[in-house]
Amino acid sequence: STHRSDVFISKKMSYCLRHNPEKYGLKLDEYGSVDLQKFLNAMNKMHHFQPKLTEMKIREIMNFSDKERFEIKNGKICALYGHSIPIKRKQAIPPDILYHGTTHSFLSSIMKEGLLPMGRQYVNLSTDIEMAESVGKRRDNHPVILKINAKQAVKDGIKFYIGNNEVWLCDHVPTKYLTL
Ligand code: HQG
Repeated sequence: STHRSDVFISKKMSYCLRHNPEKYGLKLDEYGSVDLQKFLNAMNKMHHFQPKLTEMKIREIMNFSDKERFEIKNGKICALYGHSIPIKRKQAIPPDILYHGTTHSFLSSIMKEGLLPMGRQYVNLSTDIEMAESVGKRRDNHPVILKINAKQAVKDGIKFYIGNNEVWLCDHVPTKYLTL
C-alpha cells in the first residue's frame, strides 16, 4: 500500500497479531487467529481510527500491499508470519531452494550458528531473490543474499512451515545448508 495512513494501520495490525494481542485485550487461538469483529473493535478502541477501521478497509490494505501479511478466513484474521509469540503452523515441503536476505554485519555469526529466529518464533525465508533483497535492505543497502539448500534440509529431517506463497518459516537453518 502506498498511503501513509494505510502503512500505519498495517503496522498496528502486525504489532497486535504478531507480538502483543494482550495489549488490545485480545487472545489469539493456537493458530494465531482471532475473530475479525473482535479485532476491529479492539483496533478502533485503541487507535480511534478516523474513519473507523472496517473489514473492507483491511481487505483494501491487503489487496494493495507489497506483501501478503494477513489472512482473513472463516470470520477470523491472522498474521501469516513474523510472530514473536508462539503460533502453531502447518508443516510442508518447501521449494528446493530458498533465500534469506540479511546484513553483512550478521554474516560471521550466521556462518557459525546458522540462521536463528532471533526475536521471532521462526526464521523467515523467501522463495525469490527479489523478496530476500528487500528484506535485507531494511538493514543494509547492499544486503547479503544467502541461498538455502532446502531440498537437502528436508531430506535430513528439518521441518519447514508455510507462511504465505513467498515466505517460508523454519526453526533453525544449520550452516551446512547455507551458501553465499
Ligand atoms: C539475523 C519483515 C546473527 C537475520 C521483513 C535477520 C521480513 C542472525 C535478523 C520479516 C542469526 C532477524 C522478517 C545469527 C539470523 N546471528 N544474526 N545466527 N540468524 N540472524 O526482522 O528475516 O515488513 O526478525 O538474518 O521484510 O529480517 O514486517 O527477521 O537479519 O519479511 O512484514 O537476525 O519481517 O516483514 O531479523 O525479517 P528479523 P527478517 P514485514
